[in-house]
Amino acid sequence: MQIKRIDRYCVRLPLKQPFETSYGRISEKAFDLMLVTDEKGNQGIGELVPFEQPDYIEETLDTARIVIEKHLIPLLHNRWITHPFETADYFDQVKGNYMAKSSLETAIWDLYARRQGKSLKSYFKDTRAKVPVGVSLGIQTDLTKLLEQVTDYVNQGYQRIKLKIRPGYDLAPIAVIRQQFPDLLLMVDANSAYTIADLPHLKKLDKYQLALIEQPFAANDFLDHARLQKELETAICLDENIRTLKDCELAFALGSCRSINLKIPRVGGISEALRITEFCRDKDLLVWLGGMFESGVGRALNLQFASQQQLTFPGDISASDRYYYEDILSEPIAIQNGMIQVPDGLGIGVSLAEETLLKYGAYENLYT
Ligand code: OSB
Ligand code: MG
Repeated sequence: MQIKRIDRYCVRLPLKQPFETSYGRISEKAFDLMLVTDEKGNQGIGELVPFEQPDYIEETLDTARIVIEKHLIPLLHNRWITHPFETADYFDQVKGNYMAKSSLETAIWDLYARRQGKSLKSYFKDTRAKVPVGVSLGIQTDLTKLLEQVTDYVNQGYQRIKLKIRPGYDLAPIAVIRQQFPDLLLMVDANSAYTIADLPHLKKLDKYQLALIEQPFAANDFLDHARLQKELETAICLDENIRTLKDCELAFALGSCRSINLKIPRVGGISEALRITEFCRDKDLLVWLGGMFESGVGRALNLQFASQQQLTFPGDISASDRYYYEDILSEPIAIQNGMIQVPDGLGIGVSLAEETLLKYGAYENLYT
């Protein structure tokens, strides 16, 4: 197939509640939807997910737009694509900028599947119709309100709760939730807020039977994570560190973690995500799907990918109404008994609600 046209919607959706992490707070999510069209008029969609501030990782929405327009789209010019795996190879000469690459790579996978009249999950091994899901909770220093939120999500059926933590907001919120929910699948995510000097303090987390401690240290640190993992009973999960399969190999060789939070955009797309998933299977690392407050498009992609049997641990894939008043899909994604149904249609299996998109965003042609 040949990419003949690329368009985008630039969208800004208000969040129902501001979301606070160890590094900052957001109250709306800006993102782009990339539309790629082939020579027959088939179309694929991919979501561009980076935040506006470079505080989760270095990539931002603005930097990604530049990389897409100046460096990635030209690499697709006049190119015949036999399989979406080739896209990742073409993009290899652009260093880093994984989320920019992923927006186009995943759109091309979606296009390829639609063109072949198949659902995206049909390209993956051992898939299921429904996936178990969890929810990530922002920092809420009012512990009564925090407990109310946890109770609400548990009642909605979410199978796992992830609590954002930072120094000064860790043991107390964890203890409050544990006391009320002794058997809850509970984990924490520090988004790099600690250092190795906090090791004695972090050891205190062991007594709360947390499923995972996500990303306690800096995004480029493998050694201190390994030192911590040796001292902890609880499994460490890496998020920000992992951009490539090589990063997983390094983390595994050093013993920096026992689990990987896999975000398709953070690793440049589906091709690398599949390699990482396979590596984790071989090495017995627990791999599960993370999130970036995706709109319905990224959410549908995550569901397709998470349909793989190997991803047993509930992902950060919530229903549309967890973050947004209105999603940009014609049918919002809903949770049922702690599971979300993997959309069944062609490609990622969802279609856009254009009126909603135009209410919150603008349409623009990038390439013809
Ligand atoms: O660290 O996993 C993270 C959200 C934004 C940025 C980073 C992270 C998160 C989440 C929530 O934890 C994921 C989601 O529910 O989409
Ligand atoms: Mg994280």
